[in-house]
Amino acid sequence: MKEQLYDIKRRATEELSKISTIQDLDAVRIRFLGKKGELTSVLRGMGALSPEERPVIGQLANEIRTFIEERIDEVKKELGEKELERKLRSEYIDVTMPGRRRYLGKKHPLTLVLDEIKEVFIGMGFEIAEGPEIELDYYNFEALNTPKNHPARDVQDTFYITDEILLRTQTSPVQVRVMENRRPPIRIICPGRVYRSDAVDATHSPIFHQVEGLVVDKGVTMGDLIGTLKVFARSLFGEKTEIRLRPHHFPFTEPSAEVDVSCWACGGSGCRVCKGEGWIEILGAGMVHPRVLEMCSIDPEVYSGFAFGLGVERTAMGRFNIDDMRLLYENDIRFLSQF
Ligand code: 2NL
Repeated sequence: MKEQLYDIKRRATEELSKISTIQDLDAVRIRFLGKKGELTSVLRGMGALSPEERPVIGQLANEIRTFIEERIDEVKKELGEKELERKLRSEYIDVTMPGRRRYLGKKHPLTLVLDEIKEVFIGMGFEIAEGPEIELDYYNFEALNTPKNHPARDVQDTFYITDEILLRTQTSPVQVRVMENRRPPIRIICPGRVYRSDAVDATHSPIFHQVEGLVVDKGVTMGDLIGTLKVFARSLFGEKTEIRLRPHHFPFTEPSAEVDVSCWACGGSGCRVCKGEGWIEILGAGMVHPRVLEMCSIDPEVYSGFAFGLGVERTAMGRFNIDDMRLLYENDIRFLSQF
C-alpha cells in the first residue's frame, strides 16, 4: 500500500509539472483527490490492514494528500501569474506611439477674398445685406431703371423662370429691397451668387459671385465714392495701389464709371498680369440714378447715393494669380490646398 501511495505522489507531481490551464489542473485534482479519485480508492482498502499498520498508512496518506493539495495551490498561483502577465502583455499600450494626424480644412479662395472684402467695408461702417437668388423682374431690372426693351437687357443674358420671375443677374435687387424698406442713411454691401446665361470658359461661368455696395444719405458725392473705393483697393491690393475711373454707362447710375486699380504685380509700369496696361479693371460704379431713388420713394432732391459692383471670381483670380475660373469650381484638393 505504501508503494501505491508513493506512486500516486510521484505521478501526481509529474502531471502537475506539465499543466498549462486551470481546467487541466481541476481534472488532475479530481483524478487524484476526488471522491472517486485514486487516493480515496487506495484508502478504501485500509480495512484489510493490521491495527498497527493502519495509523502509519493513514498518516502517510494524509501527508500525501496535503502535499498534492499544496502543489495544486502552487501551480494555481503560477498559472494565475502567467495569465495576468499574458493579459498585461496583450493589452499593452505604447503611449509613445505618434497619434493619428487630423487634417484641417482650408477656406476656399473665393471665401478668403469675400472675407477680406467684408472686413474692409465693415470697418467703414457698412452692413451686410442678403436676399433671394430667385427674383422678380421688377427688382432685377425695372426698379433699376432698366425697363423692358431697354438695350441693357439684351446684353445681359438672363435665365427667366417665367415672364416675371428670373435668376438674379446681379445683387442690386437686394439693395432695392433695402431702399424700399429702410430710410437713409443706408450703407450696405450685398455679397451673393448671381446667374447669367454665359458659356463656360476660362473667364466666364453662368453662376458666379458678386459684391455690390450702396450708400445713400444727404450730401453723398462722387468724392465719397472715390474715397471709399480707394480705401477698399488699398486694403485688398496694397497700400501703394491707385485707382482710376473711366466714364462708362449703366442704366442705374449717373454718372457711371469703370474703375481700374494700378497693377498689383508691376505697380503700374506694365507687365504680363496687366497686359502692359499698368491698370486692371475690377469694378463698375457710379452715382445712384435719381429714377432709382424715386422708385424706392427716396426723394432725389434730398438724398443722393453711390453704388458699385465687383465680381468675386475675377478679384480672386487677380489676387491669387489664377488663370482659369473653372479651377474655382472643380474642388480639386491639389488646387485648393495652395491657399
Ligand atoms: C457692373 C458693376 C454696378 C451698381 C452695380 C447699383 C445698385 C443700385 C443702384 C445703383 Cl440699387 N447701382 N449697383 C452700380 C454700378 C455698377 O455693378 O459692372 N455691373 C454691370
